[in-house]
Amino acid sequence: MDRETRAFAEQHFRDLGGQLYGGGGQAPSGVAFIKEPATFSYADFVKAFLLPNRPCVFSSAFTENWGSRRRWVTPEGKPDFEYLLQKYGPNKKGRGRHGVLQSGGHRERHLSRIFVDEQTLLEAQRHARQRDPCVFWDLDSSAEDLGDVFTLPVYFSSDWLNEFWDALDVDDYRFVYAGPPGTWSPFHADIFRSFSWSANICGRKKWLFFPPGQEEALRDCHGSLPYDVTSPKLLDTRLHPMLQHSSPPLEVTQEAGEVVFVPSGWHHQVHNLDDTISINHNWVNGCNLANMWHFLQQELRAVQQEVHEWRDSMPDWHHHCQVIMRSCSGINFEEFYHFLKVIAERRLLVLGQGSEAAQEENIGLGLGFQQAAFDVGRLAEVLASMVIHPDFQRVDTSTFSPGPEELLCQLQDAVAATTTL
Ligand SMILES: O=C(O)CCC(=O)C(=O)O
Ligand SMILES: [Fe+2]
Repeated sequence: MDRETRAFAEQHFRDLGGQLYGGGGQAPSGVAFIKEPATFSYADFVKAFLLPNRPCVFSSAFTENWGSRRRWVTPEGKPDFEYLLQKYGPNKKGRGRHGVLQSGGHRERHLSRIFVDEQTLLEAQRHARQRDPCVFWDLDSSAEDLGDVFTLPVYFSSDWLNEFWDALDVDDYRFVYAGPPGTWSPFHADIFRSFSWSANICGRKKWLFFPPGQEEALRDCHGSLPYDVTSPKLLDTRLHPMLQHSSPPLEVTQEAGEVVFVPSGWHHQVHNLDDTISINHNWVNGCNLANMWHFLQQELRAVQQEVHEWRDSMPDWHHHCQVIMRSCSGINFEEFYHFLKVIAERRLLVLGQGSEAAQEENIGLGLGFQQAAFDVGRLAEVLASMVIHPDFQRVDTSTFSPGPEELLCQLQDAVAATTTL
């Protein structure tokens, strides 16, 4: 990130004045297509798509040199099952998960199954007939050299989730989805309100996009969101009383080799039009961090409502809510703090090295000094909100090092020392 882009991004968040990023605003009339890697910079992406939180599609020129596009695909453009079976079949995988995607973004795990073979295809076809979505497996960064599979486009390189998981050497959010025509992923917004990018290694997908908030008009009379936005049931206004307020989705057909950027909090539904394999990443960074924090607060509130009746009789009720939240959402307030801490310490390290050194040595540490300076600003804002949250104040932070208040001071000092104004 250069100085000018950082100033632009910081102004964007000042203008929001604490409002949630990427929420309202006029819905775009279409999804932009980026043709030429040579003329589209990281700064262009930040200004035109990341900050406005708008979807876009990158042409196949952006993935031209990826190993997966050569090795996973036959000359006819179909999945090369022989290669995939040999590479990812039984006993070839590390600790990765795989399974069949279920409704609501939940993943059922079938650890003993062979997925990348004929049986996979049959399995997926069976699910297609049931109008269920496609199969997936994890790209396991410990088990293979991901550089042989894809080259991370610079636009998506401020990726705190995968940076965090890599630092801890645990699970990550890198998936491969595979499915024949007719398989699909149901209507959802991504985990933690993360961004995602999705690259078609072969095949095509149809995407239906709804800007944040528009999903409200699709709720049924019980308040539930639809599983399938193409279902004729949605036309029943007794079942979906707010439907007249809904707008049609933005529709995109993603061709082989193209990459879709899914903004934070946008609901979407995705259909495979051919035998399709895609690589998908979920990612969070300074731009959508506050959305993730907002989402976690909502999740905790939902848990608290669910178990409200035991509040007075259970001595550790608040702690139990955090435990339940962790098992439902994959993360609780303590772990979210840990996530912030890991990223914050890495950014403070970059800033501590000073501008010149960090510019030269930014490999593996994000996008350099200006990016680190922007990141600490976003971290400080979210942590400041966390430390005054009553439920975070109930978390035992006595063993955290540094503690939340101390880390907040460090971040605020760094913000003051690097301010552009
Ligand atoms: O490709 C799919 O089936 C799902 C992709 C998706 O939901 C995403 O990348 O966020
Ligand atoms: Fe998604």
